[in-house]
Amino acid sequence: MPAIVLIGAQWGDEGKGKATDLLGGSVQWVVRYQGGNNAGHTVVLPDGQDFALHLIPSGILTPRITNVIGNGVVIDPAVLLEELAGLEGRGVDTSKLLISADAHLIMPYHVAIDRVTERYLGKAKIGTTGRGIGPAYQDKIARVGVRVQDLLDEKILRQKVEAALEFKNQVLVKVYNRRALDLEEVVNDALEYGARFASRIADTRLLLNQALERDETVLLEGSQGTLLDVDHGTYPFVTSSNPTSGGASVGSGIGPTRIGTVIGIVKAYTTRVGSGPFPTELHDEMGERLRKTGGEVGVTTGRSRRTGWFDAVIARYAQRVNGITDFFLTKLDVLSGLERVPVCVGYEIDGRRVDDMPMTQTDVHHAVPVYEELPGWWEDISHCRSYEELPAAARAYVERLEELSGARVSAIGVGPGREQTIQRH
Ligand code: 2SA
Ligand code: GDP
Ligand code: MG
Repeated sequence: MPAIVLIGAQWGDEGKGKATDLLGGSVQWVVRYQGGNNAGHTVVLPDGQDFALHLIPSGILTPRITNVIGNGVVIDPAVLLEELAGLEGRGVDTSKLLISADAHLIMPYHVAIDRVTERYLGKAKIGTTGRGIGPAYQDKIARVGVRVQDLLDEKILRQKVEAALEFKNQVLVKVYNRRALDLEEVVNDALEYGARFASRIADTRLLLNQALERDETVLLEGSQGTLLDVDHGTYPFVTSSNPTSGGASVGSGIGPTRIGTVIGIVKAYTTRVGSGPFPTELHDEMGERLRKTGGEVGVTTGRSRRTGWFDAVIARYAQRVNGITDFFLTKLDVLSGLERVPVCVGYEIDGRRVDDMPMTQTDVHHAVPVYEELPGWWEDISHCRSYEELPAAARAYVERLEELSGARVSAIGVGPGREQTIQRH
């Protein structure tokens, strides 16, 4: 059975947690392949309990599934233990969580540098989650990162942290006027954390490939979204990893030929949290209405999300760069009660009409949406369970989005609950 990749097609928070949970019934493995505890994936169980997952794959709520934090993820060990304790405290079985020995660690200096850098940038800030994600990936690429496996070798760990602190403390103290971090404290904390999850550390790329050879199904759960990808997103207003489907291969050790399906999770409108361009953003009462009705608040930071209309330029772009085979359209219920629903079909940039994502960021910043207005519907659709039950105007909306986006819409979300889903194909 080939692997399935599930990715966010916009700027994150499309409903990836719910979609992963939904697919949980038919997969044996769920893997996080990038990002860290910047993510906030919500899962609402049939009994109404809701869970916010940050670092642990959303498959953890399905007891049969083996969950993997892959090599491409950056792990804050204190957060990992806290999240595990939180889940266990609510009766969730976490015994089937494995952690790649090659994943990098978010160290306390990464968190400190992330926060002071943002403050230093002032108006030019990225609007990060302040979880140390960027600085941890920076060290990974600079080849001075600390990996999970280093927690198993005190001598190596100490050497690496000592070398890192020599430089980081200079930055913290001299550039940002902050307190220096103590080597012994950092090393001892890391060792203590490591000892608590040592039994979970594994060669996950080997295990995942063996599982695929046994015909088991592996679901690769992306976090953030296509436009937050460091290569394909609205750089520099992006995260420091590759949420796109290519990142799933790199961040798990599963070769691209093993991936058969790429599911793009796409919201029926658009949201973004943090700074950066957002062509269809609404700054008026309608934006406020979408935020309120959609409950658009960051799951990790509690920040209000920026809101706007559906942008088909983005959906087409996401389809292309991820090779999306199927879209899962979420939050269609949020659009009930509108007279007309505008959909952005292209941009006007300095007098030119464009249908595809512009080549330069300058053009993205100058993009003015060209809207097509579709008829709205009044009915509450949150109880609909089949496509035919949807009002004709809602169906026409889905079909137009499908036409504009370049891949079929296979499932539709009409509420946060697992059962509030319409399967189409
Ligand atoms: P970072 O912390 O370095 O990854 O921030 C860089 C940018 O990436 C954005 N980002 C996100 N965008 C949407 N959702 C995310 N997860 C949380 C959620 C966000 C929250 O589920 O709501 O609670 O604020 C997420 N994580 C990172 C971030 O806003 C920056 O624009
Ligand atoms: P993720 O980061 O992509 O997993 O998404 P988040 O969990 O950050 O945000 C999605 C929010 O929308 C969560 O509160 C979900 O419970 C909720 N949600 C998911 N799908 C639907 C849907 O179809 N309709 C409604 N109303 N809410 C949904
Ligand atoms: Mg989220």
